[in-house]
Amino acid sequence: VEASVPEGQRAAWKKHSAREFKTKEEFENEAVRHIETTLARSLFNCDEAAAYAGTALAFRDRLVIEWNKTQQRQTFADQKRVYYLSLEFLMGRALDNAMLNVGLKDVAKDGLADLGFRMEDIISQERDAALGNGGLGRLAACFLDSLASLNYPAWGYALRYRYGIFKQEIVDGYQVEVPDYWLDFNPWEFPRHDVTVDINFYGSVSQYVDDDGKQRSVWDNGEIVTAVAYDAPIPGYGTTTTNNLRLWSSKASHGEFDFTKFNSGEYEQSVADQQRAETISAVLYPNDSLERGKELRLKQQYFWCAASLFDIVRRFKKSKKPWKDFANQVAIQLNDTHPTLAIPELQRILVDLEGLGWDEAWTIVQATFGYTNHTVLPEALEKWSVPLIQHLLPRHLQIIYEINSRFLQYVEKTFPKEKDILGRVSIIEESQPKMVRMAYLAVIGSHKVNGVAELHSDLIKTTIFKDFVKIYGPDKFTNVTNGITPRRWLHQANPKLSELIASKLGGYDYLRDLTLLHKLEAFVDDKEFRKDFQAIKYANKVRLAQYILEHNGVKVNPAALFDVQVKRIHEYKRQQLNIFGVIHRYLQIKAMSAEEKKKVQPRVSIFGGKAAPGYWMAKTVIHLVNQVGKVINADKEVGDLLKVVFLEDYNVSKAEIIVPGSDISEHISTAGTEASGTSNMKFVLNGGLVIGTCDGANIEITREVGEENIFLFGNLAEDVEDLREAHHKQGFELDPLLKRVFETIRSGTFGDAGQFSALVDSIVDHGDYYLVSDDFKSYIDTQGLIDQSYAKQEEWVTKTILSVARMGFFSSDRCIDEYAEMIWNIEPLKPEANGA
Ligand code: AZC
Repeated sequence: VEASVPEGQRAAWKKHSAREFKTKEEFENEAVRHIETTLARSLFNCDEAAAYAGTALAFRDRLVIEWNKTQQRQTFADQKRVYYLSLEFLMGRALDNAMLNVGLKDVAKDGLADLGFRMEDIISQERDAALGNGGLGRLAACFLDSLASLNYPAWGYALRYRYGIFKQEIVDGYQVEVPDYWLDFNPWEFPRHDVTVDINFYGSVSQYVDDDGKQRSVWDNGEIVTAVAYDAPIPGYGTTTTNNLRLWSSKASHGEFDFTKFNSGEYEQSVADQQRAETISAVLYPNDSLERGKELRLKQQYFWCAASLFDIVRRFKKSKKPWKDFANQVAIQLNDTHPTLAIPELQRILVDLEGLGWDEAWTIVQATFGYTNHTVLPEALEKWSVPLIQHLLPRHLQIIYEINSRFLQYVEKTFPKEKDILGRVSIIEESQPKMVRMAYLAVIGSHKVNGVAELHSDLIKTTIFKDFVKIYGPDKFTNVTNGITPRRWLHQANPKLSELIASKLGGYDYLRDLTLLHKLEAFVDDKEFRKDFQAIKYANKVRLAQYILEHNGVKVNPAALFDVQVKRIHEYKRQQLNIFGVIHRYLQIKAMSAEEKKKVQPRVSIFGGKAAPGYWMAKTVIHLVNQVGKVINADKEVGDLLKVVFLEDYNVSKAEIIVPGSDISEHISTAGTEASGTSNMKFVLNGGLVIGTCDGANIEITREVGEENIFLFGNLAEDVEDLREAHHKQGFELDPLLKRVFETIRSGTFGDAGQFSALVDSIVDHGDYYLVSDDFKSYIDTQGLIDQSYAKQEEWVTKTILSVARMGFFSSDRCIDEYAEMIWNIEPLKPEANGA
């Protein structure tokens, strides 16, 4: 039933329809009203947190108005929408972004000043929405920003975790995890208690014959958990389009608690059931690139996929279109394999609930889904045990088997002579227990599969999906090189640089078309521009130095070279290579005469990043960095020549301070292991250079900025396998400089050496899988080149300016246009299109 205000009464509504503040006074009016009435605070009881809340609520009102209009417009326009299914959205803070997109940050700044507050202090009151681990989750957040900014009708779907990624504390040099309860005050979400979906688990499958005489399956007698929608507005930049991010929260299907149980004295059981249901959306799994096969994780995946699909199908059915139109109205992108269950779930809806024939349904399914792969690391490829799926999702297991059997029949027919191929490509791995290979199911159930940088997209075609390229042909596989939103990662993180660029380019158009940055090249010799550019970098380093002093108690010289590696801690990303290099540098300085020391380029080595709680090797790296820092920072003989700091609790809002303050950043994964990387793009866009391996997007950054403007080193991806094999067969000679580093660690210079033995042994005794020793010399030499290059400041500034000017390709707007064109086949819907 449509509940609309009658035609004759609409004038009254319109007269009172929400007003949008435009001026400083109007903003103050809104903010004060919210502080006094929504928050019930007074003039005498308004701290920065309350001022933040008032500001956020004032801007939220603005967003909601546009959000409603956008949703209405998209519903009327009735064109194809894209749904981005991602278990992670690493959004960071929302207020600054909202102010930028509404276009009234200056108004708010003046208004807050009138009330006695500073904008920076207010912005920093907000907690990060940290519903993700790392690159995959942040990419999803950048994509939402671009989708809205480019006016694509798009929704994100995820889980409303009560706890996001843990907060990291460093205690005595060790990582300690603290829960991140982030929902205390979250003005950006809207509970939709009327939008719920009941989700089934466990139970059994039975058959019946329907009215048309068709065999049908029903899945029932299970446990039901209710999904409740929470919506967050996603505003675009330079447009009023405001898309929706829908997060599902779990609760017991019978509401608060079960009164029948309560009345029959089973109060505790009733509360326990409720808690069990709520556990599903309680916490984000904190593993980055590692799959652990926990039942609760599988429950999360199904809960979220089923709720989202129900919602999508419900919306489609309202249009009364025939099923064959489904894939013309709906594109669903699977962000990695986490949402792969959406494939058998849609097949189940179409066949079991809607009564379509298998083939008809399967055609729709394949046309609907696209799948993005983010890693080739074997330990990250998801597999779920057949008995577990059988127990939790019995009907889905049947469907997966049916999909597999039809697929294998096709393969057998097409490649009758190839005996082994069936076992290799089967969705079911014949292990003990049998396992469902989710990536294969995702490939088979999608019409397009993409990697996230050129090298990575080539690698998936020759390694994990090689057989599938043969089966489906190469056109099913494509590349969309990752990107970042310049709104957050340039304008918001580095407002002064953004302003300087705008002054040269004649405005901020480049924030909507980042390729316009190329015009900056014309100013590379402009003395004043260079001076301003350099001064901005210096100011950002001063800001970072202050942050370091406040949080680490270490005083660093802003004139030193700031060398940054911030990202999840992982052996393949090789923070160990970095810290071993730091130790090497320390030993060199210690051996120098006073005269020699004068020639040393002072450096600050900055580390940051979380380790998965169960990942001991990564935690050992954190501990080593902290111990090394403790020793070096206290060494009077070294002084300002070298400082080492580990920044606690790296997250999106901290990245916004760290990234603009770097001179050189490290992206030094073993070649072939980092699918893309996205922080590499952020650093270069902010006037920092990169030291990196020929891996992921580093290669394309090199292509764009020119190889004279990046510091590449190390073995190539094509040689990695051979090197590993050689290590295995012949053993290998440890690099002599690295050997000296290990001797220093073993001698106890950085505390009890036993604490670091696993790390050292993995290289010395266990084959050095990540090729730290093979790349060490080349790494050290390249760091030497960086010192020399940095000493020639004028040349360095030229490199950084040219690099910024050439980063246009790496906007996530470009990515989204590529997805829209190659994979989703969707068109933008501009606000003015139908007058709404
Ligand atoms: C990451 C990749 O490791 C990183 O290279 C890439 O830039 C990013 O995705 C975005 O595509 N992958 C993950 O964070 N997680 C998994 C499971 O791959």
